[in-house]
Amino acid sequence: MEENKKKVLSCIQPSGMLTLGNYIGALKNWVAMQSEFDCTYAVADLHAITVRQEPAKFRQQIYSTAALLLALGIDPEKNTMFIQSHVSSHSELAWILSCYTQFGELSRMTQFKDKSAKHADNVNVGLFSYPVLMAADILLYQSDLVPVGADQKQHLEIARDIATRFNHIYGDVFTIPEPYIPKIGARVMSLQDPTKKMSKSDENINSWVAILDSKDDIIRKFKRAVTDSDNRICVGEDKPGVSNLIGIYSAVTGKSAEVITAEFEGKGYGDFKIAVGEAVAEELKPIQERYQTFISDKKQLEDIYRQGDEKAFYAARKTLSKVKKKVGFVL
Ligand code: ATP
Ligand code: LTN
Repeated sequence: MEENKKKVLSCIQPSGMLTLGNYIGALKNWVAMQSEFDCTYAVADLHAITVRQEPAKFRQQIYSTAALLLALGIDPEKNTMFIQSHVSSHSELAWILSCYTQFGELSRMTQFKDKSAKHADNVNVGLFSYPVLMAADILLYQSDLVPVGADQKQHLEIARDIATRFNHIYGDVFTIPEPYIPKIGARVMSLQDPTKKMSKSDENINSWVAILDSKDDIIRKFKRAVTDSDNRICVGEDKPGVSNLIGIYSAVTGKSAEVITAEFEGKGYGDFKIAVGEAVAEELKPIQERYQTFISDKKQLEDIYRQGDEKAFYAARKTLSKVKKKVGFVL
C-alpha cells in the first residue's frame, strides 16, 4: 500500500437484497475508487441490527453481501474488505465517541426520524446512536474520503463534527473526512413512486431492482415503472419517473441525457423501458455470474474476509490506542 494514496472508507449494511440504487449510488464507485485510493470496505452488520433481523436470514445476507462485493470487483489483495463486527474496535470507539456526541445533534438526523416512524414498535437506542457507530467506522481508519449516497451526507457531517470536537480537546487525533458523493446516479428513485428513493426495504417489490434479480424480473419491473402520459423521453422536473429511467440508463451505459433523448426521439415509453431493462440486465449479468462462484465456496469467502478482518484490526487498533491514551485511560 503506497503511503501517499488518500484513504477511502465505506460500509454497506447486509440488511437485505442490495438494489440497483445501492449499486449505482454507492457500490459502482467503490469499485472505481480502488485504482486511485487506499480503500477499506466493510459489511456493516452491527448497523443492520438497529432494525430486527431474523438470525438465519441475516447470516446468509452477511455472506451474500461479502460475496457480492467481491463479485463487483473489489480486490481484497489491494484493499481491505472485512466484516464490521469482527473488529471489536468499532464498538469500543463508538462508546467513547458517544460521550462526545450531544443528544440534540442526534435528534436532528432525518434517517432516525424516518426509521423511527417506520419501525414505531422498536425505536431502540442503537437506531438513535447509529451515526456515532458510523463515525467510529470512519475515524478508526483515519479516512480522507467517504463515498456514500446523498442520503448519508448528514451522517458524514456529524462524523466530521465529532472528530473536530475531539481534536479540539485532545489535539490532532482524527483525520477529518470528506464526503465523496457521485454526481451521476447520486439518487436512484423508486420505480413505483419516483418521488421516493429506491429502497430495499420497500414492501412493494416492483419498486426496486435487486442486483441479483433475473433478467426477466428486471425487464418486468422496468415495464411496470411509473412514468407519465405525455410520451416524451426527456428529463424534466414534472417528469420524475422518466427522468429516473434516463438517470439509470445513463449510469449503466455512460451516455448523457441529451444523447439518450436523441436516441429515443419518436419512440414510445414501452420501447424505452425495455431498453433500460435490457441495459441494466446486461450490466448486472457478469456480476451475477461472479457472485455464484464466490457464494458457492464458503471456505474461500471466509479466508478472504478473515484476512481483511486482520488488516482492519491492525489499523483500527492503532487509532483506538491513541484515543484511549488521550482520554486518560490506563493502558
Ligand atoms: P434501507 O431500505 O434499509 O434504508 P437502502 O436500500 O436505503 O436501505 P442503505 O443500506 O441505507 O440502503 O445504503 C447503502 C448505500 O447505498 C448508501 O451509501 C446509500 O447512500 C446508497 N443508496 C441506497 N439507496 C440508494 C438510492 N436509491 N440511490 C442512490 N444511492 C442509494
Ligand atoms: N449508514 C450507511 C452504512 C455505513 C457507512 C459507514 C457508510 C455504516 N458505516 C461508514 C460509510 C461509512 C448506510 O446505511 N448507508
